[in-house]
Amino acid sequence: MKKKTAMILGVTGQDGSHLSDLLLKKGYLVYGVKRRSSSFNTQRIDHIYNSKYFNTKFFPFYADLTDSSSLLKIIQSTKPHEIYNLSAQSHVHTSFETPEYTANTDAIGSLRVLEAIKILKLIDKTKYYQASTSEIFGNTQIPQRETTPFRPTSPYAISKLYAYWTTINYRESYGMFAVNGILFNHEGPRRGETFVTRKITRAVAKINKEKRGIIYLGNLNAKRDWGYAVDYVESMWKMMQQKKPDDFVISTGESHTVREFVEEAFKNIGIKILWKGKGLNEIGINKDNGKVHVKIDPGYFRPTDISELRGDYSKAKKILGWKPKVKFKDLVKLMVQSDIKKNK
Ligand code: NAP
Ligand code: F7E
Repeated sequence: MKKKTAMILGVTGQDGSHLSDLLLKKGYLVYGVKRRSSSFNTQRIDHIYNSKYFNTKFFPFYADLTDSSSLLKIIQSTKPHEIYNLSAQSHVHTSFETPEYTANTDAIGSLRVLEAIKILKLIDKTKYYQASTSEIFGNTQIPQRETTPFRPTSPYAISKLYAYWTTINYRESYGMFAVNGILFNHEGPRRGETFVTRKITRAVAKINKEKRGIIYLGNLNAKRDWGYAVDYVESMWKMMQQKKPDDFVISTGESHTVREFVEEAFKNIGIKILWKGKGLNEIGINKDNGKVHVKIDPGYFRPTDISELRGDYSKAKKILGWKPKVKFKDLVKLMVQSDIKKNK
């Protein structure tokens, strides 16, 4: 049997780096695709660059989701068995500032990859994974499952919904093995610093060191279903090993508010947070000494936000044998501990 090969689009991101670790461990040859950046963007995969895998089992390539010819070129030269499309402008708030770019990358970018597979006559060889998102549900029924209606509420979510349906359309129209992982929020020490969990755990680590400091946040009442990224990339691989291509919700089944995440993160450094005031004037203080550690900055509010996301992963459990290993408290703990270590 020839070695399995996988292309990871978005290899420099949180999930791309964890998926690279997983596939290399499984013996794959990995083609890691990154885009041109004016500063270094490989921090999350530097451990692979500095390992025995570099240029033996892990091969870097340049391409951009907004550039069809670059995608055609790398897919033609590698003809991988599996393509994981994890690349995206993935920040929901930013998508309101750059809706056109977000659509170009997240919606049309996915189309470009699927079309490249078709044009290159690789439909019978190359399987396609689309990183879809719980954001496509919007404010709808709770919990959300594969059959829940979609009502996206941001340019990011709308773009991702286009990619979701395009993936299904290529499966149905051309018989392509193309699947959507409908991923709920997943986090970890490699999470981007501007997502709320990592923003909080980095700030808590700093406050632990300096004994003072304030985190400015937006909507404290939003509820999210936060899982661990390492668990989630395993579901990606499992989906690609099925006989029949299908779409799956990947979640923990629990939701917590941003406020609860703040409380739990501070608990890990021995601080109990008390909330005082209302609305824009709400603050979070240290119960023991009254120091203010959390304030509201309306700049972090979004034109529209989702009140609660909580996924029902029972289909994934039944068919893929997948379930989350790390839940809320352990996730917060491992992120705070990692940021404390990085801050030393
Ligand atoms: P991430 O950390 O933001 O990584 C995104 C990756 O896409 C990065 O490697 C980024 O490159 C790359 N990228 C962005 N624009 C690109 C372009 N025009 N051309 C080529 N590459 C581009 O995201 P993540 O958390 O790993 O998420 C992975 C995927 O899952 C994304 O598609 C995201 O939308 C989706 N998703 C994530 C979550 C979550 O909670 N993490 C939940 C649901 C779905 P740079 O490193 O150069 O920026
Ligand atoms: O926001 C609220 C914010 O930016 C979570 C992406 O991976 O998951 C992620 O999208 C919640 C929202 O993630 C701040 O309003 C309060 O309600 O961490 P976030 P997200 O928007 O849920 C989905 C599933 C994806 O697909 C995306 O790619 O937290 N919030 N205060 C804040 N959010 C941020 N970023 N910063 C704040 O200060």
